[in-house]
Amino acid sequence: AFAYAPAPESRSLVDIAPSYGLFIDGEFGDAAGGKVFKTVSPSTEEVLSEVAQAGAEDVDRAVGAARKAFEKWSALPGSERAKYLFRIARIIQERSRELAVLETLDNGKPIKETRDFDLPTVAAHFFYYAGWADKLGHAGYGADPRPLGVAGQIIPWNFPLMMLAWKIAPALATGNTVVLKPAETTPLSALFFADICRQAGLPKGVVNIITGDGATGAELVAHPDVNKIAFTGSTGVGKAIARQLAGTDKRTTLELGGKGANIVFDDAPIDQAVEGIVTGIFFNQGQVCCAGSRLLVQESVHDEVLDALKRRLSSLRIGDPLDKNTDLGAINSAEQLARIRALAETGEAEGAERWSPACELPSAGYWFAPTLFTNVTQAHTVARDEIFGPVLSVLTFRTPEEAVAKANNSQYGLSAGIWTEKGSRILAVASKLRAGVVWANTFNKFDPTSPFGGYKESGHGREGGRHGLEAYLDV
Ligand code: TXE
Repeated sequence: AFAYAPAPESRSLVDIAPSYGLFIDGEFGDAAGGKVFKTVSPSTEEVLSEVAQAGAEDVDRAVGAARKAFEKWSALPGSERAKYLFRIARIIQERSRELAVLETLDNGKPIKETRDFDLPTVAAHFFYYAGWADKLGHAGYGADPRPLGVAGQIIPWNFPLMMLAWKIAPALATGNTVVLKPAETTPLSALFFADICRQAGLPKGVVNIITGDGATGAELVAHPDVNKIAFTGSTGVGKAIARQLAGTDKRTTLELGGKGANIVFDDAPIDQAVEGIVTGIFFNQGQVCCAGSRLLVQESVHDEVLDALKRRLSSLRIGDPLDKNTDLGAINSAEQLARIRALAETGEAEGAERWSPACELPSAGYWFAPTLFTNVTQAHTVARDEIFGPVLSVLTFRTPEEAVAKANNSQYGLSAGIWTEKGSRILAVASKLRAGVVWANTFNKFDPTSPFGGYKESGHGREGGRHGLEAYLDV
């Protein structure tokens, strides 16, 4: 869909300022306490910028601005709110080269992904929810569903702009105002988005962006004038937020971890399945909540699939994420790299067999080679815990019943994939899987018209589609 191909020198396409303030009530400004933190490029460890660290006073000011803006914003006819959202969507498209490079620099993921996946998906979400803004009375929630008020939104670092779009687009379409906190390792694209809001003429205070860490997020959760918390992140923090909000009148949607099963039956077209396995776990270096991190392969084709998979992994290109030929970029942070390393070491210590293709990793930055674990049983830590890195655990099964039982044997229930020629088997297996999304003969496909969210400890509530409206409405 994109006619351009940024080269490594595309760094010059984006003009990153040496420092950024908080975006509150339509203006950028310093944090009250004057605190700042640095954001670095995970592929080079280059400091990209210094960003304001919001404290309680700033959170209060941002929530106050959102509350003030809510009155007028929620009273606008839906068709008027739609105009702003369409305008934002178009500006995102116009500025997508710049945003793709920025996202790649701050996050470490390949430009091929930010350019061809993240940015088009981000724009698509704004277009999609713009279309709903004047049709809420026809969404199946009665004639006059009401916005909740001020939404506090806390997002992770794996898809910074996409998570922002998933949160802000439906909130604004339904008449809510927003205080959004991006993750501390990837604050820049949200601040560029703030600039887009100004460019679109969005009324002041409708979107506020406060940068900071977990403490800033906790202040936002605790603020008495926030009506709803939408959180995407770790299961641990999600549970802490649920505990913190128990007994309050705040609504929540929690989108947490996963351990998706990618199930390959012996009648599947193997080459196509192998591509799907690779996309399932190596897309965004496996830092994807719905990653297909457990491969369940039917015993009779285990060797054939593994041989083809190893050949394919040996051809993946790892390195400079700004190079348009790169398949795997950097891990987002030193902390995340340490987590992945520790879990991979546990896998080895517990007796699973570890394999990686021969590859040279850059000396600066945070890197982890694509890794397979075979001889994995359900008791292994690498079969149970979310690794959130380019690490695939391979298990086998004999019958469809065994595949379903193994796939469902998880604390999580976010995603699953099925590879088979038989349409009837797709339907039979999918109906028994306890997962919010099931892909058939594809993986990691996202569409703004589809609801997304978890079963079990993967969280609750849905984002995307018509169901995504409900998360921001009193119906
Ligand atoms: O997540 P955190 P981390 C999983 C993945 C990863 C692990 C840890 O397994 O290895 O989580 O990642 C904010 N109150 N996922 O430590 O801490 C934080 O500032 C309010 C899966 O980065 O959950 C950031 O903005 N907010 C996941 C956001 O929460 C708090 C995506 C996520 O950070 C807070 C990311 C608090 N007490 C990690 N503490 C997915 N579902 O896609 C932190 N935050």
